[in-house]
Order: sequence, then C-alpha cells, then structure tokens
Amino acid sequence: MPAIAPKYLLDDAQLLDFIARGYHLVEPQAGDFPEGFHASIVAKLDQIKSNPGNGILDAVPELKQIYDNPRVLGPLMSVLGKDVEMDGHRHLHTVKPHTPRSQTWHQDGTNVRHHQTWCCLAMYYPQDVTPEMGPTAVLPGTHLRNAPTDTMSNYGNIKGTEFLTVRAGTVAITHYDLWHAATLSRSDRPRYMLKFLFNRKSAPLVGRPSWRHDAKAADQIIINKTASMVGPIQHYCSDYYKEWELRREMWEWYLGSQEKIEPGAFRTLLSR
Ligand SMILES: O=C(O)CCC(=O)C(=O)O
Ligand SMILES: [Fe+2]
Repeated sequence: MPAIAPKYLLDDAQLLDFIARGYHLVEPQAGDFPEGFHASIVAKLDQIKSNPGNGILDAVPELKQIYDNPRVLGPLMSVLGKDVEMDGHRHLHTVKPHTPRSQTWHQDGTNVRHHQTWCCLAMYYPQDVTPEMGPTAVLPGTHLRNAPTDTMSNYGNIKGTEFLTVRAGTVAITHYDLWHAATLSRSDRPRYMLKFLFNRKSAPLVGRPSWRHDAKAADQIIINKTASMVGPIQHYCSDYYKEWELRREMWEWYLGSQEKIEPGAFRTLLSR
C-alpha cells in the first residue's frame, strides 16, 4: 500500500466511534473526484446485462480509483492496518425498482467471537440514495453481538436502525459482522451498491498505531466514546455493559495489547 498523509487517517474519536458503532461513513467532498465521475460509473452500471460477480472490477475498472483515493484508503488503513489488502471478492448489489421486500437482517461475516477487526466491507454508492430506492439498513453496535442468522431473519424493525440514505460517492466502511440488510424499493430507478472486501494482514503492534493517535487526548475521550449508547441500546442494561467491556477490549487490541476485559469489568469502568 502507498504511504498516506496522516491527515487522511482517522483520529482517536473517529476510531472509537467505529469501535462502538461498527461502521464509518466516508462522505464525499468537493474535489475528491472530477465532476461527473460517479455519474459515469452509474451510466456504465446501467449497461450491465448480467452481474459479473468478482469480475465487476474488470467491467468497471474506474472503481479502483474509489478505493485508491486517500479519503477512503486512510480510514481503511486506520481500521485494518497500514498493510490492508483488497480481497478478491467483490459484488455489485442492485436493488431493482419496486422490489417489494427488504432483505432479512444478516451478517456477511462468520460472527467471529474475538472482537478484533480483520475484515471490513467497503460499500460504495455511486448515486444519491433516497429512502425510496432501498437504502442499506445497518444496526449500529451489532458487530459485537452473537446472532444466529435464522433468529435474525425473524427480526423486523429494530430500534436504532440507520438507513444509509447517502450522497453519491459515499463509502460505508463496516465491520464484517455488522448486521445489515438491503431494503425494499418504491422507486423507478435501480439502486447500486458496490461491495468490496478488505483484509487486515497483521495484528496491531504496541507503539505503532495505524490511525492518528494522541495518547493524551485519547485518555479524555475514551470513557465517553466506549460508554456511548448506540443502536438498539438506549438504557442501562446487560448488553450495554457487555458492549462497553467489549469496546474497551477492542480498543486495547488496537493499541497492540492482548488485555482481556473480564466480564463484570464495567463496575470498575464505572468508578473511573
Ligand atoms: O444491497 C445492499 O444494500 C446490501 C446487500 C447485502 O447485504 C447482501 O446481499 O449481502
Ligand atoms: Fe450482506
């Protein structure tokens, strides 16, 4: 991977938000890409007759520029390490006009139980996505949940759900275990999402943060950020405390430590 200017990396608050919520949105800014770039990708996608699967990058080679852009690569390096690699799997996800049903809630990952970040989805939306077009629904915080797919598929509207009604050019970087689903369409237009996977090649090392780390500033924000209530959890309850502990453990892992946070540690955390 090329070297990258530190300004493109996530700072402590942003990484802690990613740890708590399970995703980070890279929103488009003027000058990221030439005028009309995203629209030209939509025009190419409109011409595709059958889904090329992993061949989407050969069909639309411009997609590489999205993931090479430092505004996307910086956050990817921050969450997956500076030697992050693009996976061979990629897919064009289309919500066809007037699709009558949403997908069921699911995780694309295998629901690993180590609470580390070894793989992320990077979902690129080349169009403005309106609520009618079938935005991706995500449930913040659920990358830390043990969730059998058959149970999840019976869940409907869950408190805290966020719909990725985003501007053209947005990339949503999500932990591989985050619960998500495509939703139904009431639109005459197809909704496109390009899903690319990225892998971590090496574990974080002590003293070698992959993000813009400022130990002093982090000390001040870590309690607030790891203790924040996200997604369905809006009150003090068992899962809130568990997730708080798991976030602390993930943060320690990002710092290169193997420290395990014991169940019940929230009581100690509360008294800090
Ligand atoms: O298209 C989307 O918004 C999500 C699709 C998805 O999650 C899937 O098919 O695995
Ligand atoms: Fe999925």
